Amino acid sequence: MLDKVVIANRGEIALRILRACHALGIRTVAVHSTVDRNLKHVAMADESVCIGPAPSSESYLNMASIIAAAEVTDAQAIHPGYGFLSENADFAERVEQSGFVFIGPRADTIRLMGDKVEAIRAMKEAGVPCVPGSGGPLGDDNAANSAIAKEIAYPVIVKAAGGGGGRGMRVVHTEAHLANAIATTKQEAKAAFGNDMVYMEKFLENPRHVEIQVLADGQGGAIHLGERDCSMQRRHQKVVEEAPAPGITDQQRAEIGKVCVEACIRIGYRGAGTFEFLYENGHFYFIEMNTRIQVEHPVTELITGIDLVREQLMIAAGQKLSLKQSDIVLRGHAIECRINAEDPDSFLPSPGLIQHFHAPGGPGVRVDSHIYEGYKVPPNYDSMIGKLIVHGATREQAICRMRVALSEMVVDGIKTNIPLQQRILADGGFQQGGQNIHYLEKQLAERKEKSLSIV
Ligand code: MV4
Repeated sequence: MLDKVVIANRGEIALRILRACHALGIRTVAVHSTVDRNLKHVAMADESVCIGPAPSSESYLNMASIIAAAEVTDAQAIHPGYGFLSENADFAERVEQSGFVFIGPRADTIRLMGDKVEAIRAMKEAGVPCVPGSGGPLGDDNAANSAIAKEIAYPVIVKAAGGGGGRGMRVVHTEAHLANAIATTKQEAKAAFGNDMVYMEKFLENPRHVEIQVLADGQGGAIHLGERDCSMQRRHQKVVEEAPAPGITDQQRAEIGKVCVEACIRIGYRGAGTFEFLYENGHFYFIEMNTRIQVEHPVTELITGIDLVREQLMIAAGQKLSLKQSDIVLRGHAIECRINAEDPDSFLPSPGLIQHFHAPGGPGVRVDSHIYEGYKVPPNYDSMIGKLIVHGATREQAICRMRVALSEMVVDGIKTNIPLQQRILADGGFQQGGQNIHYLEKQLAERKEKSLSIV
């Protein structure tokens, strides 16, 4: 087993990684920015190193500082968490070249999945169902591009190869707008990602976001842990996630899961990973692969009973997967609400001092949060201050438990999105389940409309 791990992240995921390490008897090194000295996991870690000032560009994104922290503490491995450097192939490469274990896939796998055109090509080759599309980068020939769009049939979506997660895309409804949309997306992609390569897909109008969790040891062992539905989102930020996805049958799950597992084996995938699909009219369409542990991983943990971060650490230590596919049994239903320090109506960030905090509890209730009374939420980072996750025998029971848990939770001193989460859990459409990716934004727009009307 590893003996000492650097946790190259902050907040709730840093605490989650620390707990998984300590449960395995692995010592921990917290690296933190100057404003993050008072983070909960920094106090709990065996050692801590300040790696720079508040701006993440000078701390949590500072590769040299993080690797230096591993050197001075004589650590063996670096866990990147999510965000920051977690999907940076150059970082993974530098970590390994410096003699440390990167807790994640090989650098070349991260690089492959970072290029969306290459990722889709590789997955298509491995038998993963993809959205009908250009099957490669678009060239400069307008007539050729128009022919591709005509073949796919409008509406189409132009996406940047270097994008992902909703950055650098443009929907095109008619041929008249195509050339311009491609040119503009290219320009934006060049500025944002330093890569002007774009590709085209059929635009699916009302899909759900359903993703498959996988674990692979890079030694021929791979399993899937079912799916999560992440369709409740606003501006590409997930708000509520759940597992399993409403309406997905055991047969559908087994089929798409097997395809993902086979793709993992084919590309020699190592670590935890997520295949992102759009799901529409009973069909799965691959869009991207995430090579990190994700924010919403706990819903999968609650229905499978598997500790995903522990599995990441075991794989990084070179162990073969001890789990077989037949060991994975889905039990009940889990829901996660992201708790953000933000105004529940305007969505503006609300950093500041937490004056009171009461965590909810009871059967099937899990709180993954680093906050405590007296903790000051800094304005420099993502506004997520924790996650409330519940498990129940059925989706209905999980919803009940979440409603009670949200009502118990007290975070005073700052604004949070708890009232928004309460409205979502009380919403008829949410309770019905299986809503598409546009549902939440439509509900929010409708509510805003009503609040503006005089009558
Ligand atoms: C799409 C799409 C419709 N058709 N691709 C947005 C995030 C990025 N991961 C891919 N995204 C989309 N790709 C095709 N061919 C709609 C979206 C999309 C979306 C996807 C998942 C979750 C929320 C979304 C919100 C808006 C658009």
